[in-house]
Amino acid sequence: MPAAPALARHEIVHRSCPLCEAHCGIAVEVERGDAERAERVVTIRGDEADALSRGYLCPKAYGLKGLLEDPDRLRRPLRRRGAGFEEVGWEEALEEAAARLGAVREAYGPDSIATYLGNPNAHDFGSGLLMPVFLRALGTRWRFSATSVDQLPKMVSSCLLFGPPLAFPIPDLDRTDFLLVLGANPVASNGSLMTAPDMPGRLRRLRERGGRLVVVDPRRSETAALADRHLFIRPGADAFLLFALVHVLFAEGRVALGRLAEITRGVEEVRALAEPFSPEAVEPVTGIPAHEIRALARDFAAAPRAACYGRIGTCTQEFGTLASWLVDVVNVLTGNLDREGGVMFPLPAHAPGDPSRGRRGRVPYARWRSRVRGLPEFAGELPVAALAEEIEGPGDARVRALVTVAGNPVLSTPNAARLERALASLDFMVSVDLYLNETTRHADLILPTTTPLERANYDLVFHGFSVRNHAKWSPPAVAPAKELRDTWEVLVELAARVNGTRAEAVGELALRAVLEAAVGPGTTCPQLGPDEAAARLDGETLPERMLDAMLRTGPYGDRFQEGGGDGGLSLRALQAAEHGVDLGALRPRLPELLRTASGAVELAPALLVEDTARLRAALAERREARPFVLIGRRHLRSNNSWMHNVHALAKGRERCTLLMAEADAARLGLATGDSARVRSRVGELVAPVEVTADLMPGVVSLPHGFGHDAAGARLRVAAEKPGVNSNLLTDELALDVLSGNAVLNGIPVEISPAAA
Ligand SMILES: Nc1nc2c(c(=O)[nH]1)N[C@H]1C(S)=C(S)[C@@H](COP(=O)(O)OP(=O)(O)OC[C@H]3O[C@@H](n4cnc5c(=O)[nH]c(N)nc54)[C@H](O)[C@@H]3O)O[C@H]1N2
Ligand SMILES: Nc1nc2c(c(=O)[nH]1)N[C@H]1C(S)=C(S)[C@@H](COP(=O)(O)OP(=O)(O)OC[C@H]3O[C@@H](n4cnc5c(=O)[nH]c(N)nc54)[C@H](O)[C@@H]3O)O[C@H]1N2
Ligand code: SF4
Ligand SMILES: [Mo]
Repeated sequence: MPAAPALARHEIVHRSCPLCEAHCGIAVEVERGDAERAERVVTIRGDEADALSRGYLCPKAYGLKGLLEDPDRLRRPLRRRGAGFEEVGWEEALEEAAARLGAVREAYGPDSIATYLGNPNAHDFGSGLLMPVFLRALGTRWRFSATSVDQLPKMVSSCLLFGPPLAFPIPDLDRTDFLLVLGANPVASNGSLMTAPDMPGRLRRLRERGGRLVVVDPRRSETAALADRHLFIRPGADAFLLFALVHVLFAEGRVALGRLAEITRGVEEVRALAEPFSPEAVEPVTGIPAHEIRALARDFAAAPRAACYGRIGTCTQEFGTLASWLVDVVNVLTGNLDREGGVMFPLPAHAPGDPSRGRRGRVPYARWRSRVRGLPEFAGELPVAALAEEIEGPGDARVRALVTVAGNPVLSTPNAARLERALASLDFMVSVDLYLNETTRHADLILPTTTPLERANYDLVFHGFSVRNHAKWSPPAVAPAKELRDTWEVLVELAARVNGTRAEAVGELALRAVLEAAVGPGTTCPQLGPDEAAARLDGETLPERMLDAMLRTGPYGDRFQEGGGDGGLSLRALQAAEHGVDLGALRPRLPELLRTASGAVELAPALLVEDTARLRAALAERREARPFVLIGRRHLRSNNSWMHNVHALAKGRERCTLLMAEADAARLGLATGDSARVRSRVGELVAPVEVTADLMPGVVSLPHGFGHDAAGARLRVAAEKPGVNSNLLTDELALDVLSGNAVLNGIPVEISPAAA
């Protein structure tokens, strides 16, 4: 009898999807390869047993397979040659990158090199753990990232109120009775600074248990459609509305801090600051009737447990830091901060195990400033809205070389046309990226990396923003394409070569630094020295060993005890728990977490109090409603500026449309499918109109992350439906002054019909 052909070996790899902050558990079915067959991903499903996501999945997860298989994604380094690029070997590419960065640094000093770090770094633990090593090796303070087109205002506000810049109060979504959402659309975005897979299900369950959902948004978003109440607000007016809520809470005697009273300072100052912002005073600016504002304040205060939550719409606007602060003020004044069902601070497994560690009273603000506009540094970074001018000069002290890592600033940051001109003028640019795209086409060298399914991960950032404490290990699902490295490996190689050392030596120092902070006197492992701890670490790679050290000495760690010390966590324990480990509901963390100089919650810090003058001035101005203001939006099947080259996600109807209210469209003689010309101070573009009943009159909406028709990019699928780059319209001079964050919502624009 002839032997039966060998059956392909199928395996299921359980891990998480790192594309958005929900980090859902996925089950990746892999057909292992053999002599005749290459290894391949068969399909991707939701992991029903995942401790947090319970099988939930959005369509983007399946796109991970498309990304892995995308013929356009880069598998070998590219070097600029004439008008195009040529493939080069790794050794040559790394040597050249290091040599040219070194030469610029030698000639003009370390601050002549700028770095730009994009969003995917936050979803890659190797990059997160080794990025500091790379930045230190370059020695530059001219660091930029997507932070300053995103959550920077929340970081500034959290730092001033609580101490740690990343201490974000997270809605205790599964236990709250009242969720007030401003400037977020979690049904499309799947939640941000609120890791909670299955937002639609969780919001439905909130209402099923008798809770209420109120959404404040210039657009009746997918989330607003699920809400008990939706209030249209003029873009950029959230700080006025929130101050009016505070005003009503004081005026009607509804302030009740509860347990927080003893650890909070500045309440009376806030009362005085809120005085001018009565509901009647803010009605013309917000567009929300005064009686609605009063009712909202009363309902929020009356709810047994309530959470006020603001996201990208409240950050990327003119009063971003004030709005971010006032969200927390409302929570504090109603006793909802750090209480079950209110907003709470997660405690992730990799956090330092000893709660008393960390310096007090440190506000890393304006220790240096950008050269041209004098914009303040925060937490070691400058606002990316200043990147183009810092490259252009004037003067000899300017940025001459740029390193981008997993970032696409040409589609993500304001005044894209100016930035593109500046990029073209650089002496040298190197990009660590998956694609030859709108940004990396300006690079001299592109160093490609693995895609998520080819590498391990642990959710170093978003476990810290989770609605339940949770830890999960994600093993690679497939082996990386030949010669491809993880981003951290490229960073360590570059760090070593720039300074003429070996990658192993750089790695050893990085691990040593983690161990010195994690063990020894004053830590959870006082009896252990770094060398002893190093000898006991598990993990095949450098970031795995670094993580093992953090987990084992962290709040749930095994403390390096033999046999796992009462089920304590370690890398090995996480690896054995393939569906993740549920570490329980969020628990109160105040005052233990506070790192302010006073040790209290600072409700009225000086920087914020000063900035309220700007808000009072704007209230007095009573600016007449501008003809049109532009806001953005997100779509479930799209992910910022990338994943548009994956056919499974990009297919379907045109998504990059200009939404317009019916009355506005009628007035301009525009109908769905017509073309409109949109013009701002900095640029103009033509986009297809989509008329809707869901938008506030006077407001138009265009998603960001499109404009995939750049010459020389290699994005064949995305180029079929390129859309337009909305950041050709956003203005690099429009900032939330305090933080330097870009204003991406509420851009004044003029609109006119355009020939199709
Ligand atoms: N107008 C407007 N602009 C916005 C926003 C908005 O709402 N409106 N939102 C802002 C926000 S919140 C953000 S976070 C930013 C995002 O801004 P960016 O982070 O600059 O851009 P992304 O679109 O996330 O692009 C990610 C880049 O990383 C690459 N990449 C993806 N995965 C990997 C990987 O694993 N390794 C490596 N090496 N590279 C990888 C992709 O090819 C792409 O080039 O955009 C901001 N810009
Ligand atoms: N599918 C998908 N998911 C994503 C992303 C993606 O691109 N696609 N990006 C990820 C990233 S990087 C981030 S940061 C998060 C962002 O997550 P979210 O903050 O939920 O982002 P958006 O969906 O853009 O929702 C912002 C909402 O703010 C509204 N808005 C605009 N201006 C104002 C204003 O002035 N005031 C108020 N009150 N509302 C305003 C907009 O109409 C919009 O409905 O999403 C993440 N998840
Ligand atoms: S919501 Fe979608 S993109 Fe986000 S983690 Fe889950 S599956 Fe991935
Ligand atoms: Mo973001």
